[in-house]
Order: sequence, then structure tokens, then C-alpha cells
Amino acid sequence: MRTNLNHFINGEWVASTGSETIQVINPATEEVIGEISSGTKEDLDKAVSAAKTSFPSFSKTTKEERMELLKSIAAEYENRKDELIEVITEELGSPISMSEKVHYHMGYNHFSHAAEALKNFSFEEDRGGHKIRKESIGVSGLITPWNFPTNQTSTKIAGAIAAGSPTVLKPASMTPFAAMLLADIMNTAGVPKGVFNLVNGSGSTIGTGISTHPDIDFVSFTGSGKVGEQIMKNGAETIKKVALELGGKSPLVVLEDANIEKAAKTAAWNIMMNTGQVCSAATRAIIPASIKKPFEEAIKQALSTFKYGDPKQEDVQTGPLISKEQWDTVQSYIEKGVHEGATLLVGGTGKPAGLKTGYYVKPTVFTDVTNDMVIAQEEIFGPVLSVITYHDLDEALHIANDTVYGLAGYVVGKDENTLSYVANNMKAGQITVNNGKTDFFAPFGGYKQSGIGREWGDFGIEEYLEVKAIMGLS
Ligand code: TAP
Repeated sequence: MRTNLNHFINGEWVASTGSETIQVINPATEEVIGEISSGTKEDLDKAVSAAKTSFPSFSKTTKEERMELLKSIAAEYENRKDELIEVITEELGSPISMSEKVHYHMGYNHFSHAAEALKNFSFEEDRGGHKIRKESIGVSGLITPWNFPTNQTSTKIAGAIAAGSPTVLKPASMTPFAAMLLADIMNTAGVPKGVFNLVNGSGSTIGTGISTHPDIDFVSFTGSGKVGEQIMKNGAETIKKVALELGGKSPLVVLEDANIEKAAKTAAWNIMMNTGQVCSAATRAIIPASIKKPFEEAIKQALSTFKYGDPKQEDVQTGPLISKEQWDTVQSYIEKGVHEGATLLVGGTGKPAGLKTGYYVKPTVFTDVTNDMVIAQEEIFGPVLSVITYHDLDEALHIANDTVYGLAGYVVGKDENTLSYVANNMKAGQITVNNGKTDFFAPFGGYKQSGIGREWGDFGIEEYLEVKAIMGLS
């Protein structure tokens, strides 16, 4: 059992003042793997106070000192690689190969890239008539979701450390153990007392406590739009800066000249990776009407090559959903799609054959989808793809941009001018052309209701800074 009923406050594990606990379940086995404490307002106050106390000295460290600290965290993170992979696999149900290639890797890259980004980062600039100083914003509250237990936490912690901002993290209650391991990593890596604190507990107590706390200057949140809205409202009471990384319904625009098999593989990977529990996943394939039949054949073929099942098996690529609740949500969307008149090409409701235990769903593809359908507009957070046809490029772009979201966009094809036209005209924060490689220096964040602010690299550091203008000094 992974049970740990302590919070990490002021450089040590301390007992919770509350007696309530939260059970953590392995979604592949449906078994309890441990318990955490459901923290109290008192626990949070202690953590915020520790962070506040560490602020004067930590915010005055040099960027070279913080670069060294980030490198040391990255090195310690690397030392704990096997443990990280194991805990992510258990609490998220992520296949072990994905826990390594995606989850572990992303977390590591945020620390190493923040260190690298600091090299050229300027905290002071002389602009002739005035000087600009960028100063740490103060104490930051970090609230993270369950879908990428190390990525979501590491990107925030790395940005904050690079900027000299002490933090209080509240990880998702369904995946707290990877974050707790991170606390140990930070400690061993030499993060000063009070600079990193972790308080477990419910969103309603600890999450709300963070968004309303008078001594927290900035809240960085990743999760659902509903909670994001609440955090903005709560933060308004003390005019807090908030950064929100929310949902998406990202388009994959397939051009007329695209290789159909490759396009279908891209679409399949997008819904199968992390079992579709990815805010930036392309969940709408927008394809030329002329290639509808071959694309349908190709996507069936592409999905048939995915192995899903027991996350502990090395060759499994897709595991279960995170929870029974998420399983029910995905089922109801699949029912809605059928009810709305979309054609079920692959999958459907129920569990895949042979996978009775665990929150497994059938990878599902709907065709004959119109963009006004609920399945094309709402974030499902499961392996469900909507295929929508278009007749000309303007229509494709109109469909691509016609949702309340704007987190990511994808385009595949050959003609460079058309690829760039589509990339430039999609209203989203991060565009990927022909499966371009992830760059951890590139900013990540959304337009419209996908959020406010950017993470990763130098943009991620900016979030944790205030800007001061000084006039009259030579
Ligand atoms: P949320 O409910 O938004 O949870 C995200 C984080 O916020 C968790 O740490 C949660 O704590 C906390 N929280 C909950 N209520 C809060 C409140 N009132 N004030 C402050 N913090 C609060 O997301 P979820 O339940 O994990 O997932 C629901 C949906 O969100 C998904 O179906 C998906 O559409 C979307 N989602 C999006 C993303 C990304 S990356 N954009 C990631 C995950 C989920 P507890 O864990 O203790 O509840």
C-alpha cells in the first residue's frame, strides 16, 4: 500500500490536522492502492505561511543559482525514474511504456528546459527612458488534474522555481502519489525549506482554500472549465492573477493531398494516447468529403493495430480510463452520438471483450458527424473520434474554429503554402503540422475557453513574474 497521510510542509512530511482520508484506486484493477489525507484549511495555512516565509530569500536568489537547482531536480528526477514510472502506471492506469515515454519524459523535460530557458532569460532590461525589472510574483498556488500526474505538476513547479516563486501544490486526489514522490525528489535535490509545499485534500477545501487565500498571489490551475470558472471568481476577491489550462476539442485538418494512411494513424494515435484523456488531443478529424471511404477504412485499420489492456504489459499502448465516473461519462457521450444520428464506425458502449475488470472503454469512431452535434462540441476525455467532412478549405477552417475551445490544432498534408495557411488561420494556442516533434521550449496554452496564460519554456517562467518599470535611474 502507498498510504501516506502526511503533507509536505516547510521541507518535511507533517501529519495532517484532519482525520478524514481519501482512497486512491488503480483504475486497471479497481483496487485501492493507498490512502491520502483529506487536508484542512489549517494544513493549507501552514503551507502558505512556510512558502511566504521562504519568499524574501528565495526570490532574491540569482538565476544561476536557480538554474543549478533545476538541474539538480532534473538529476534527482532521473534517479527516481523507475519509481516514477511504477507509480504513474498504478495510479493512472497508464501503460508502462507510455508512463516512461510520455509521462516520465515530459516531467523531466520541464525541469531541464526551464533550466535551459533561464540561460537567455532577462530579468532586467534597460530600455532607454526606463528600466524593466521582472520580479517573482510571490507565493503561487498550483492545482493540478489527474491526467498527466508528472507533466502537469512539473511544468508548474519548474516555471515557479525558475522565477523564484515559492509554491503550494494541491495535486488531483485520484493521482497524488506521483506528486508526493516529486516532493521527495525536490527535497533530496536541495530545494530550500518552504519553497515547495504539498497539501493533499479535496478540491472544495484545499482547492477553494488556495483560490481564496489572501497570501497566495497567483493561482496556476489545470483542469475542467467548470472549476476554472470558479477559480477565476474566487481569485477575484483578492484580485489574484490566475492562469487556467482548461479543456479542448481540437481539430485535425486533413488536406486533399495528405497521405490517407498516415493521416488516419495520426487520428488514431490522438484518441488512443492516454486513453483520450488529453486536453490537447485532436478529437475531430476534419477530412475532405472526397476521401471519406478510404479514410474510414484507414482509421479502422490504424485502430486495429493498438493493443489495449493490462498497463503492466510492455506491449500495451492504451489502458483504462481514470475512474468509474469518467467511464460513465464516456458511455453517455457514445449514447448521445448514436442518438444524434452519427454513424458508429468502430466501438460503441460497453467494455471491450475480455476486459471485465478495470475502467476500459471501446475505442470509438463516429462518422457522418456534423459540427453542431454534442459529440463534436464537448470535451469527452476518452478515446472517441468524430469524423467530419468538408468541401473546401474555408469550410474546413470554419469547422475547425467553430467550438468554444482553442487549445491545439493539427494539420496534415503536402503543400507547404496550404499547410501554413491552415496553421495561421486556426484559432488555437499550439498547432502541429505533419506530426512535428514536441518542443518543450514552445509555449502551451489556449485561446478562447481553453484558458488564460501559457506554460512551458520562457513563457512558463513569465507567468510567475511581475513586471516593474523604473524611471529616473541612470
Ligand atoms: P477538475 O474537477 O477540474 O479537477 C482538477 C483539479 O482541481 C483537481 O486537483 C481537483 O481536486 C481540483 N478542484 C476540484 N474542485 C475544485 C474547486 N472548487 N476549486 C479548486 N480546485 C478544485 O477536473 P477533473 O474532475 O479532474 O476532470 C473533469 C473534466 O475536466 C474532465 O472530464 C476533462 O474534461 C477536464 N480535464 C481537463 C484537463 C486538462 S489538462 N485541461 C485535465 C483533466 C481534466 P480533486 O482532485 O481533489 O477533485
